[in-house]
Amino acid sequence: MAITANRYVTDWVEECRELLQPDRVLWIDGSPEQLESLRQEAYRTGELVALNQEKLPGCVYHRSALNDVARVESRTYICCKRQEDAGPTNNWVEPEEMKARLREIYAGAMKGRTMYVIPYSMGIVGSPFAKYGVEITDSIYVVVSMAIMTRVGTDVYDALGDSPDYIRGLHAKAELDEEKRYIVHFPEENTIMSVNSGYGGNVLLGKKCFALRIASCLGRDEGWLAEHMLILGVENPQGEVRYVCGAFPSACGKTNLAMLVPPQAWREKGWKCWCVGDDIAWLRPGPDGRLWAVNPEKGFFGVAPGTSEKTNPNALATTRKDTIFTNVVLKPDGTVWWEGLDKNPPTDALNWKGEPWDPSDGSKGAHPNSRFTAPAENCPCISKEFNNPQGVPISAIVFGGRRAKTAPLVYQSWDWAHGVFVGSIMASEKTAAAEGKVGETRRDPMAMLPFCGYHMADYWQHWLDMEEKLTNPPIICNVNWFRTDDQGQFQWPGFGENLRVVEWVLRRAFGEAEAVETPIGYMPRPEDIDLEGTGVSQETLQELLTIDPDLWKAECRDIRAFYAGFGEKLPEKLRKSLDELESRLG
Ligand code: GTP
Ligand code: SPV
Ligand code: MN
Repeated sequence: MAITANRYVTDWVEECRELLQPDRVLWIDGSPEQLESLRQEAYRTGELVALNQEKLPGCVYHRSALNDVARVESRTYICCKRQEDAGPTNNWVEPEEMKARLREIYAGAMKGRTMYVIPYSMGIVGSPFAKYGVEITDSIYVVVSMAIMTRVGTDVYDALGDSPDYIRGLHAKAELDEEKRYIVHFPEENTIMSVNSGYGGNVLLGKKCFALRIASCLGRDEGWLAEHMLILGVENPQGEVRYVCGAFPSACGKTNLAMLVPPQAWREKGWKCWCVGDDIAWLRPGPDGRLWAVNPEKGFFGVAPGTSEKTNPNALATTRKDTIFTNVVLKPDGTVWWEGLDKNPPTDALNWKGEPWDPSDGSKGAHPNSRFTAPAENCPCISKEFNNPQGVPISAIVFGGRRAKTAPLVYQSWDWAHGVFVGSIMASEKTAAAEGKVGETRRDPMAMLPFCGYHMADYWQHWLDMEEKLTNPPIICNVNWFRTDDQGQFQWPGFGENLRVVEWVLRRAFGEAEAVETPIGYMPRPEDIDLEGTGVSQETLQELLTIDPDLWKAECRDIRAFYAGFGEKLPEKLRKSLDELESRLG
């Protein structure tokens, strides 16, 4: 029985039911009882494995198919009517042609299965900045994950009323056939269609598909920004909290920075950090001319490997209850392990593929993109503003990526427009979070290359246009925690120590810190970054703050080639910024 009278929902569910032919339809109400009975059912079929309920209460284990462990950008499409609206960085097929292709794959794909209908909200239900979605899926893993990552419940239908204003998301696992895997967005129809995958970002449709790809289009039309950003509050010893957003590509440190623990000496002085969000920020100009950020999600879908008591104790603590672990090592006592958790790999465990695992054979136990799905409310450093529907005012935006040589530890843009340039030229070495060769450098503007739902050059223009709505805009900086020495070792200790850099950034935002002008932007003098207790020498810091003009000249040539792909649409201001950078480099 439908649990909403909204015809736009019930008609669409009926349409999908006829096409996919499930044995039954189950309307998700989000109640703990319903979710528990679904978990029990998934334990019986093996879709989920119960973990040790004493050591990890409420936690479950999940494996995805071997061919289905990351987002698939090559099979992700933006299907708007005109190809030029999708732009050169998105895959595109004419919408009706794509729907016909998908209809064939969906036909009968839920025979023998149950169709679940999930009402969810991105943002606080009933708040002015919330957006609603309904996801149809045949996966219990998706239902229980969505209940962690988003606000699932019948109050979404109450808030929606009889309005058509919600995002339709249709997911079917089908045969998990890679050749027929599609992640498709129809931004003009507020619709997402995903098929033949069971992996996080491809199937938890509230996340990248809705809150970034579709929402970036909504933001363009409504005058705001949907960004692949963490939101961090930094509290100084005087008790003042300043907020920073950070855009780094997938698996480049957002969750870690969002949950950072200040260095011990700083903690003793009274510094505290608060996590508002670790992956997605919706940014709007406020009536006060500042930029305000909300995190539309309710949980974290974080990278497991490398998460430890030392690197990210807050993330680890967050996963100790009510968490789903995907593709990690399963120990015989019903607990989990991954590379980097500690130095004691279990010898009697199953690897992410479900095979007996011998750590001494050199193979990895957990998949490099294995993940935890955990409620934000579990996080010891969750901000008290997490549920504030107005969000938090942003003083600084930091862009960043993995650059072994080119990018310095930190630099600040001259102004907003130059900051947009700095975001647009971001590049990073590829990680395991997406298919493709790990380590290759690619341009990833604003960390949005895989997530921008429209023409990237129009998106840059939209960023530039935000300036006039902001009388008090955040400053824009670039950071790089990943510079390496000639032996390939990271030169900067990273993690909690990154606060030393963020603190300079925030002082710059308030006109409290010195800087020097360099060809690429403002940079701190070595004495502006407190090194005490890091073990980093002044020389190393000096090196981290040095740029190699030859590398940057090569960088400019590469940016020029990249920009050329956007043709006429490239905003004039960005082209000018590039010309100016080149001439400053001499
Ligand atoms: P997505 O969830 O894919 O968007 O990733 P993310 O940007 O949240 O990345 P995350 O914080 O999960 O970090 C990914 C990897 O980078 C992990 O293996 C971390 O241990 C590592 N990492 C994070 N911060 C730092 C840092 O400051 N220095 C170094 N060297 N590694 C880091
Ligand atoms: C990312 O890849 O940026 C993630 C994981 O945060 S996923 O949700 O799969 O996109
Ligand atoms: Mn991400």
